[in-house]
Amino acid sequence: MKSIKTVVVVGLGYVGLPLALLADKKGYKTTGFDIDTHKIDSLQTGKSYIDDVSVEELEKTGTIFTTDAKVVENADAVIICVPTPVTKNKQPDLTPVKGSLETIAPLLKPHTLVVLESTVNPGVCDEVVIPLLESLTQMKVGKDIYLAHCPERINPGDSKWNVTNINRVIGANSSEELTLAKSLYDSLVDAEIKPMQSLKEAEAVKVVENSFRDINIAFVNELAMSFHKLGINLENVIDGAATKPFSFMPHHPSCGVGGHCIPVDPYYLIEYAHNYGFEHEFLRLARSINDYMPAFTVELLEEALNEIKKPLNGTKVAMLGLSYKANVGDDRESPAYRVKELLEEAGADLVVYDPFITEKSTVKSLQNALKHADAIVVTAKHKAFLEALTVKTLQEADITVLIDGNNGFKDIKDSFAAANIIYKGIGV
Ligand code: SAJ
Repeated sequence: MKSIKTVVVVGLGYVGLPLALLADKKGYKTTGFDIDTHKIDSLQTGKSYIDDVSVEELEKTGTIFTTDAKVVENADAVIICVPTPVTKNKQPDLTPVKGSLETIAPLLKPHTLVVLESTVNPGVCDEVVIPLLESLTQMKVGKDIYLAHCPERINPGDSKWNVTNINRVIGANSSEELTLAKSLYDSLVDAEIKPMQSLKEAEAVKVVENSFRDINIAFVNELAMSFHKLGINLENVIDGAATKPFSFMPHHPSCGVGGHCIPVDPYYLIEYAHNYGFEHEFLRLARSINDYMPAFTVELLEEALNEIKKPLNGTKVAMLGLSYKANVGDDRESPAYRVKELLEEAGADLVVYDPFITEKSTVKSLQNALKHADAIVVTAKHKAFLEALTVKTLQEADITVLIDGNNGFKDIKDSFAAANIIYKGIGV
């Protein structure tokens, strides 16, 4: 095993770009490779397209950014950070992973370490990555080239946890590969790098931790629909349960689960286990509960409008939020799009506004959205919305209904009622 001095990061998104900058900062000769020329042009001109990467960091870095894969020929380590989405019918889509391997494999020199950070189900390294690498390089993985899996754990928009300080797991199929890969990550990350017994175990950790989150969200979402009928404030109950100092982890109901991780990763495990004869009924049920929440949100709007004898059909509605998560401009798998679709199907006279995603908004300001609307559905808990949507603002805009898709206004729901504004939250 040789020492690692030169690192190439493949895929410069919210995972790969911070990692490349970190490797450079830690003294590695680092190149960031991406097939997207717009990304490389931005980076070469010092412009960041990742909220969590500042222009200052780009100015300071010595990382080279390129679309020329030949840089891999000089790499001691190649770290793959490409997306692992699902197709329309929720099948794992390994196209980006396979594509990046096909690009780099022919250029790999012997004894190079390849690390896959992309989230994949157990078995992908053994059954897809290794065969592909060996056929494209005519080298033996574990002998001539080395492979490890270190699943990414980036949490976009998180000011506390980032690539420098998040614990990681790392797996490989031989102790030599594991030692080499672990030494690389020990030098990069100031946190625990826990060695796993195999590639498969490391793959399983990531899908398990994200499925854990999806089922817990589904649990509170089912409670929200139940407690709505029972007239119990679920958020108060969750706050109560959270006083238990052990073995309770609060999650919160919402208009749905979005993002590139939580609603996607469980399908990688569901599909793989299915191919081996096991049906993850619980994971599937959790996915279907979470996927129902946009419809539940629209039902709340219909319920509110019924109270004032207004049909949803023809009512002026403003949907506020396209992003899947508060205070970020990322709309991948966002439940807001399903809410929008249902509102349009019901004949609502709809405008849409998200300050982080103005290019897909149908009005250019919150004020314009409120001016248009009689009812609003808040589908992203952006700080800007929490601050602007006061009782006074809504009264001045003649808004009579507020549907709170992430319970961001739950603490002032009574003041809305006092102002004759019908407020409905998710389980609140
Ligand atoms: N959500 C709920 N209720 C909750 C928490 C989240 O409805 O209690 C919804 C959010 O509104 C969003 C979706 O779930 O639509 C995902 O939210 P998220 O906070 O899990 O954010 P993500 O998708 O950025 O998840 C990332 C993940 N990180 C990685 O996969 C590396 C995930 O593992 C983290 O647990 C998560 O951040 C986190 O903890 O914030």
